[in-house]
Amino acid sequence: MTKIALITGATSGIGEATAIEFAKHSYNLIITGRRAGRLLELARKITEEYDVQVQTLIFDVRVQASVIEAINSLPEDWRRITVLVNNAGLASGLDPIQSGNVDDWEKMIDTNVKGLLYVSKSIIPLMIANKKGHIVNISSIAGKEAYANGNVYCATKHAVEALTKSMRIDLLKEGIRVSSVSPGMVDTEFSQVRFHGDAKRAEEVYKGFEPLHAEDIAETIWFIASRPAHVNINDVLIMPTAQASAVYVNKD
Ligand code: NDP
Ligand code: 8X3
Repeated sequence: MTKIALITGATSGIGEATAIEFAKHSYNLIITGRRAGRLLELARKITEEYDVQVQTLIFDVRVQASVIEAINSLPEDWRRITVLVNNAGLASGLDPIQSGNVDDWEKMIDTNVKGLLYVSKSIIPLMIANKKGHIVNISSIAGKEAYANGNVYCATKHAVEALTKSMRIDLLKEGIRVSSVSPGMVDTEFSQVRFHGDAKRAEEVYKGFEPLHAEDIAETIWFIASRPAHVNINDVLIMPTAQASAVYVNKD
């Protein structure tokens, strides 16, 4: 029976690369995000290249009613979700706590923490009914360390770490695997979003060293999801070779 992966935030970066990686391994896909055009284009590209089926769900993970409506709209045979990749997330701003913008804070908390919870709450009952499943949460080096001006983003990723551990305990008896991947710097649209569309500032972040590529994370997620049923990889902390911690980066 063909397996199904639901990947949130598949319109760019890590989510998009993960969708392609799972398609390569013959998974049917449910890809989600807010930008409908990009999702439809990715679905077209994947179905053209791989012998898999793709459903697109357009919703904002911050709005619980939209999450519920989207998941409820899935046809019956699309509800056997084998793998959920909770990837949708963002940083908004990079300011000291004393001058941080409350709208930025709320965006990060609502997306990275509440959004992950809303999606998980909708999918976990389906996995329980199916007596199996695997949830892979995308955390970050920011979930392990605090760094200057990272404050609220770091807090949300520390929350993802705590939720991953708690989920693993709560879902133990249900046979559902729970893992996380915690990347260092990955060259995606992440910094453009963090700097509110300032492409020049975003470009500077990845200059002078080779950052991770979205595909590196996608392959790691695939490795985690493709272990035998008795193996759970709890967490993978994955960094560019040129990055030793959140702040030590060996730049030219
Ligand atoms: P991108 O900005 O390239 O992708 C982010 C994805 O999240 C997009 O598909 C976006 O889709 C989706 N998303 C954001 N907000 C929402 C929302 N409210 N509702 C639905 N979807 C949303 O960044 P990355 O690929 O780098 O980020 C993916 C994850 O990886 C994030 O959780 C991020 O924190 C984490 N991460 C990134 C690192 C990096 O250095 N890049 C390092 C460590 C972790 P759309 O806008 O269409 O809704
Ligand atoms: C994204 C990586 O170092 O910008 O989570 O926080 S970092």
